[in-house]
Amino acid sequence: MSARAGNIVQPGLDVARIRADFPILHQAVNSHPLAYLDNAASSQRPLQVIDAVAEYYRSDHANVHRGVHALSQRATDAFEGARSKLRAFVNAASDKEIIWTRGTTEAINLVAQAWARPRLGPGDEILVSRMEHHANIVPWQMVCEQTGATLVVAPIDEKGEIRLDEFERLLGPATRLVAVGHVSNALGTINPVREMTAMAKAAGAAVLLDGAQAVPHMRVDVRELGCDFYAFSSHKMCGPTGIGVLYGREAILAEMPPWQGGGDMILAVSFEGTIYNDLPWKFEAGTPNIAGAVGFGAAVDYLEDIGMDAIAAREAQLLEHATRVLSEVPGLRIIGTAEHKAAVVSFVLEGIHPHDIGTIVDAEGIAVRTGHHCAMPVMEFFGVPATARASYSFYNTEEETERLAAALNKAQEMFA
Ligand code: C6P
Repeated sequence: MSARAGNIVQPGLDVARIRADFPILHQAVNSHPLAYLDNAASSQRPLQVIDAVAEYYRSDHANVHRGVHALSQRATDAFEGARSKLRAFVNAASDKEIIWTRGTTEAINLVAQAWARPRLGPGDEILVSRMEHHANIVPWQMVCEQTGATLVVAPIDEKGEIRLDEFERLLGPATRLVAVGHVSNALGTINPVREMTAMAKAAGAAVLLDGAQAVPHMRVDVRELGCDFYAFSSHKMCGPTGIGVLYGREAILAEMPPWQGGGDMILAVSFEGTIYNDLPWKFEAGTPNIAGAVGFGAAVDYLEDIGMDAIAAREAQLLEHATRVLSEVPGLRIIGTAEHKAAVVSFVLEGIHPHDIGTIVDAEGIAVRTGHHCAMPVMEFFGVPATARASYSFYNTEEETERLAAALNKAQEMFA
C-alpha cells in the first residue's frame, strides 16, 4: 500500500485515511490549517475512542464492582475488559499486574510510596539518569527525604545518550532501585533499557521504567524487558486524559502494602481491622475512571489495528525527514542527537527565545511545545533555558514539517 502524505508519496500507512479518523486535525488555527506537532505533550483522539466513551456514557454507565444490576455489570465488564486489553498490549502475564492510575506520574508516585518508602533507609540508593522527566525525579527525592536514602544520577553525553559505562559503575550493593525513562520526552533518546535492566538486576536492584514516551510509539513487551514496574499514560497514545497504567510484576505487587485506603480496595472492614482486596484492586481505592478505561481500551484497539510496528516505521520516516529539513534552517541547533531516537525534535534557534518561536509558529497554525518540558536538569546540561519541540505521531505529515521550517525561516528574517 502507498499513501500520499503531504506531497510526498510514502510506502506504508495510509496517512490520509488515518487522518480522517481525527476530527480535531481538520480545523483552521489563526487562519491556517492546524499542524499539530505537540504529541509528546498529549496526542489527539480518533473517532473510535471518542465514540467508545460516548457510547459507554449513553448506554452502559454505572459504578463498577458494586451492583448486581445490569448496568453495573456491563460497566464492570467494560472496565475489566479494558484492563485485559492493556495486559495483552504490553504482554503482562496477568490482569493482576495492570493497575489503573491517573497516569504515569501517579504510577511512579505509587511505587515511591508503596514500594520504596517502606523498604529504603539511610545507605540505600535510587539510581536515575540526568535525562529524566520531573515525574521520575521528584517522587524519588520525596522518598529520599522520607527515608534517608540517596538519589544517584547517571550522566549523559553531548548527544543525549546515557553513559552506559558510568551507569554500570554507579550500580552497586547499595542500589535498591533503578528508575529510568524508556524514551526521553525532551530529547527523544530511546534508552537501551533492556540492557540497563539486565545490569540493574545483576546488581540486585529493582527496576522501574517510565514508558510515557515509549508505549505510544513502539511495541513494548514488559516481560521481554525484564523490569519490575513500567508506567505509562493513556493521553499520549490516543486515549482519554486522567488514566494510565502501572504494570508491576505480580510477586512484587503482592508484597507491597496499599497506598491509598477507601472503597473497592478492601474485602472486609471492621474497627478491629481491614482485609485488603486482591490484586489489582488493592491499589485502586475509590470509584475509578471507568469511562477513561473504556476509552483507553478503544485506543489500544485502534493502535493494534494499525500495528505498532507500522506506527514505529512511519514515525521513523517522519523523524528522518524532520531532522533533515529542520537542520537546514539557518542558526537551528537540534538538542538531542542520539543514534536511537523517537520522533521528537527539540531545538533552539540562534537569537530567538524558544517562547517567541512558539508564538510565531502558532500564528501559522503550527502547535509545538516550548519550555523546559518538565526536564530542567536536561536543559541545564545542554546550557539552554528552554527549547522548542516538534513531536510527532503517525498521523503527521512531511508537509507539516515543511511548514514549520518555512515559519522558522520567516522568524529568522523577522529577528535579523
Ligand atoms: N510529558 C511532555 O510534554 P503524565 O503527565 O503523568 O501523563 O506524564 C508525565 C510524564 C512522565 N514521563 C515522561 C517521560 C513524560 O514525557 C511525561 C509527560 C509531557 O513531555 C508533559 S510534561
